[in-house]
Amino acid sequence: MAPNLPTENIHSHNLKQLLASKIDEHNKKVSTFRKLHGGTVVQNLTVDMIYGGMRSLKALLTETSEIDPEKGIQFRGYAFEECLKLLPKATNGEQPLPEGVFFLLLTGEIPNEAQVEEISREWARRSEVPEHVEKTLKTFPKTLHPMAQMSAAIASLAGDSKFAKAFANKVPKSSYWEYVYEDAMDLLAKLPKIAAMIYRNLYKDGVVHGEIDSSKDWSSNYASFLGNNSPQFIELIRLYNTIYCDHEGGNVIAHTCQLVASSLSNPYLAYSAAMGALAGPLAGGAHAEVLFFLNKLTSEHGYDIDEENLRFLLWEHLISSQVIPGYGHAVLRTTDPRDTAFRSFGLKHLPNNPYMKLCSALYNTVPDILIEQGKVKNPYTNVEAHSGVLLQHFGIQEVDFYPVMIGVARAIGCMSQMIWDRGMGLPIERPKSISTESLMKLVNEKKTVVFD
Ligand code: HAX
Repeated sequence: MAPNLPTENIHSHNLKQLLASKIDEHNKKVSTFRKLHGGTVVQNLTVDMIYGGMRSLKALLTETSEIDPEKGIQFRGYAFEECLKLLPKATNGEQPLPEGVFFLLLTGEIPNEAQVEEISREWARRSEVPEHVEKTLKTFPKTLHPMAQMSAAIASLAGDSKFAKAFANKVPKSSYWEYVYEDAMDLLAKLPKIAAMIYRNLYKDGVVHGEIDSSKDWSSNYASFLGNNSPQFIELIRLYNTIYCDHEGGNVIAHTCQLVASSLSNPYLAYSAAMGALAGPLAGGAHAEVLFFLNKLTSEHGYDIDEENLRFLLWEHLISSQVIPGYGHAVLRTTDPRDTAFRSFGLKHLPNNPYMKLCSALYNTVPDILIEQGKVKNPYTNVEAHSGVLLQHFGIQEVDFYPVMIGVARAIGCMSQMIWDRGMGLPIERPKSISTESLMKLVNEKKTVVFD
């Protein structure tokens, strides 16, 4: 259920002021909660969780979003479909402006158009990328992976960190979040141009065409920098950034960012580290996996594969112990509503794209086969089922670049949470590790695992 309705009651359009009162109010609530329930046990830890990548372990605090296995991602309690409906759109646009989801993740409230516009203006104002970053990117060899370039470019902004300076000047802990907020706004403002510089250097003419246009929204400028001004591509970028903005705190990107920032490392260094996590094929490689799969099918069997043949090929693929990319999820137990949004976009704007047609055939065939196979907990599409196809259609063909695009979008969520982490005064993360030998001893002695 949505906690709050659109914000007629907000007198000030100043996001930072609003945030100050929200953080204060929340901290009082948390303080009372901890006094009453600080010792309450919420989950038992099993040996399998320890060996299994901490899967399902409820041990991280994330305020901005939460995945409901049956409904999908909830941004501050709002289901994704509600966000698509309620968040402000550009004039003549149908997709939400990601500036609005940033406001929502930060405040828990659906912004009005003026509040979203204020963020667009603010990000345009802060968007200039320092010359040294541009020069550094130009010196990288073309063989250096775009994610390594992204991580390096973000780290090289750290010299301008307002949080690092404030910390060195010994500002009170209660005001840390204000400086993290400033860094977060600066980073978000600069990311589209940094991503576009990487893209244009590696794959195009090395020039980011056009200056920032402060009358346009963040995604319009981003699309122009990438080299495609078409209204449909701009709409896709708005949707894409809203879709990938946040996915609770346990994914490797958000978790890395939160961990690194917990040492009070500045937001640039924390997000640069998170880009290292996103660069891993298990994190940022899934868009591409779907395209490789579609490419394999079409190069061997053409575009018009009839249903019977498709079923045969899918079984053949599964029998050779391979997964069908774009299907299944670690937490979700239904079609990812974010994929539903991508699919609707594709059906509307590129109904005749041959990959889109093949995706539709798969959409109608794969779940039944996965159910019949009987292993998969969720046989339905995940967010990656159509994402790469849409990007390819609009000319972003270079699959190595896709994680960079996720990195731009995910900064919205990671930065929102980081502001809250410092606002709540969360401590440095320091879980206890244990060796197999000690774990065996503990289990034998106590029969339950209790770290002390
Ligand atoms: N095709 C075939 N088999 C699949 C499958 C798929 N799409 N999804 C899961 N399975 C298999 C698993 O490999 C596992 O088999 P084993 O028992 O033999 O190991 C079994 O079904 C149970 O797996 P699960 O519990 O349903 O799923 P997991 O939590 O282990 O894995 C994955 C979740 C997303 C990694 C998995 O569904 C998968 O590999 N999907 C295909 C790759 C893909 O689309 N990745 C993108 C993920 C996007 C995302 O997470 N976004 O948030």
